[in-house]
Amino acid sequence: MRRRTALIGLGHALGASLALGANAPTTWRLATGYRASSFHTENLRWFAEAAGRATGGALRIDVVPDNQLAPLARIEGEVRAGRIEAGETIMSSLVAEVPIAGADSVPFVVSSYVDARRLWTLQRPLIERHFAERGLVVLYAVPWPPQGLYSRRPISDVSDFRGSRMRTYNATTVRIAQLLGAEPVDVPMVQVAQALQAGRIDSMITSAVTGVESSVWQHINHYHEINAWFPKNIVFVSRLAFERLDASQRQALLRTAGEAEARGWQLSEAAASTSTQTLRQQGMTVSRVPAQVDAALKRLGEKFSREWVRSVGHEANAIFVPYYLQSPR
Ligand code: PCA
Repeated sequence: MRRRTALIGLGHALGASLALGANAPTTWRLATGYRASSFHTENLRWFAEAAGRATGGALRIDVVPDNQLAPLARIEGEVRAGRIEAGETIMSSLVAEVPIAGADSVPFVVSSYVDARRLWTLQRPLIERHFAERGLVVLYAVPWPPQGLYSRRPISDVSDFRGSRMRTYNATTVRIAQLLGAEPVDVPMVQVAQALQAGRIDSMITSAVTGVESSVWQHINHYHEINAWFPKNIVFVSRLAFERLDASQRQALLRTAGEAEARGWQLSEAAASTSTQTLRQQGMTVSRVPAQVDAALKRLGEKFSREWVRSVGHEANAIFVPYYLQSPR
C-alpha cells in the first residue's frame, strides 16, 4: 500500500513537471545599447509583447536596454557566440565584417523615408544572407531619423571643421570626420550629454531625436538639417535559438517582426518631425548649411561613396545600380 502511494506520488510529480515543461515559455534576452526611452526600444518592447501573444505565450522575450548585457559594439558578437539569444545594433557598425551593412550610412544617397525603404528592400536579401552565414536570423530593421549636423558655432565654411573634435559612433562616421579634417572622438549615444558637458566634442552628425534625448541645447546651439543618411538599427536572433522554436512559432515570430518593422518606421518618421520642433522650442537655431558648405559636403559624400563602393565590390552595385535606376528623381 505504501509502495502504491509512493508510485502515485511519483506519477503526480512527473505529470506536474511534464506539464510545467510544456507550459514554461522559452525565454530570450534581447540586448540593445540604446536607452529604455528610445523609440527603438519602445518598439522592441512592443515586438516582445506581440511575439509573446502571437506564440500563445510559448516565447518570452526580455528586452534589456542601455548596454546592460553587452556594450552596443559587442552585441552582435555576443549573439553570434550564443551568449545572448537576440540583439539590436546599428547596422553600419558591422561594416568591417559585413561591408554591405554600411550601405545605409553612405552620405547623401537616401534623402527621404521613401528612399530609405527602397534601399532596405534592395539591401535586405544580402544582409539576410550574410547574417545567415554568421549564424543569425534577421528579424527586422528600423531607421533612425535623418542625420543632421550639430555644432557649437554656425558653420560658414567646411574649413571650420579643421582641427575641431567631432563625435563619431562607428567606422563610417569616423571616416566622415577625417574627410572633414576633424578629429574623431568616439562617444556612445548614451554618453553624448556627458561628452558635451565636459567639452570633449565641438560637433556631431546624428538625428534630431538623439539631440532631444541628450538635451543637447544645454551645451550646443546649432542644428543643420543636412539629411546626410538614415542609418538603421537591425534586430536579430541566434539561429540556434530560432531553430528551437517549432514551425508555427517561427512563422508567428517572423510575422510579428514584419509588424514591428512597419510600426518602427512610422515611429521614426513621427519622431523626426516632433524632435526637430523640440530642438527649435528649446531655442536652438535649426537651419540649412550655406550653399557652398552644402556643395562641399556633397563632394565629400561622393568621395566617401567611391571609397565605399571600391571596398565592397560587386554587392554595392547589386544595391546601388537598381536603387538609382528606380529613382523617381
Ligand atoms: N542616433 C544614434 C545613431 C544614429 C542616431 O540618430 C547615435 O547618435 O549614436
